Amino acid sequence: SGTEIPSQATLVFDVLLVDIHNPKDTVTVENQVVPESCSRRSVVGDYIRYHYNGSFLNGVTFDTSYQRNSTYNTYIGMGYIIAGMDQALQGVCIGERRRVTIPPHLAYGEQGAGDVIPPSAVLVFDIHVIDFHNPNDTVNIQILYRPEVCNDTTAVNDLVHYHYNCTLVDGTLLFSSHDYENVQDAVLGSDKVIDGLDEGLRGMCVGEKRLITVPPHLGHGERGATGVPSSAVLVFDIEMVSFEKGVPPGYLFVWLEESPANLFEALDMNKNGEVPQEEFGEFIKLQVAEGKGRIKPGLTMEQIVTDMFQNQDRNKDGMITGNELKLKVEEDKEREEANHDEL
Ligand SMILES: [Ca+2]
Ligand SMILES: [Ca+2]
Repeated sequence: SGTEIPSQATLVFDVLLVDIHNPKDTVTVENQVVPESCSRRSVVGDYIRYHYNGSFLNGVTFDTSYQRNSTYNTYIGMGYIIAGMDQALQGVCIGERRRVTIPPHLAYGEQGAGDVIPPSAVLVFDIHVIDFHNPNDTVNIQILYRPEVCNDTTAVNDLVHYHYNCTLVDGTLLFSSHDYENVQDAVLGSDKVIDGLDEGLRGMCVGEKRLITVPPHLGHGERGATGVPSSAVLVFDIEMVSFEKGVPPGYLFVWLEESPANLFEALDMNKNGEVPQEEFGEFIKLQVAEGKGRIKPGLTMEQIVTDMFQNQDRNKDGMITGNELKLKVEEDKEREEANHDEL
């Protein structure tokens, strides 16, 4: 019609197909690369960290997490992201790559989104799953090696010496004790290391090797830490080198057997009615040597004896008397009862 198109003209259209979808379309998955090892697939309620490249059907990228240099993190299947992506992220393995194509009714619909997504656009996401965990996850311990002979295992209060490599789930190395001359030390249960690692280091034999997987709520959490991305799952490759049995917080010495009925008489080895530091030190050393008592690990016997002696020599005259000791023993007893009340 009109003047521009003559009657009887044959029209030639040059068509560029930008986008096509059918209202019945669902999310399609292609180009899946699933790692050989996949012990678990994501489910609704998991928290996932992934990289993505988002493009239109014509191949033009509209958004990418790679440019931001940090993963996109979200709960799955809870409506925090577009419906199609919420579906696409279910049933994935850690390390998996997949391309998903999402029709507009499962994305931004007829409205689109701002200047970025045009109305009724089909979206294509190339996804790389970095890790996921569930808020209910506990520490996962995989024993890689356990010596046949193992008379004693690590427990709370023990001073442990271990080697470790700390990686992300994809194997990216974050920290390693092998970077330092000495092995790593920690007193278990003392908040020296993240909760998940503390738990994973318990019950170990000398020489034992473990892989300890720590979810972020038992690690560095949503905030991450220097060198640790927010909400990252961490994997610790541990070798227990040695450990020393510990004493409860606040103690320098504990009895492993019943303490002497009359402690002052036992301490006053030469029976002159007073106990100078030297005599006190001899007594403590003897208890440790005979396996009747244990001192706090990580300190020298010298430090322990000096500190204990000073705690007991109330008037600082260089001697412990029967009355001074009695006072100290009563205080310790009260403290112990207070501790029991807390439990
Ligand atoms: Ca004496
Ligand atoms: Ca005194």
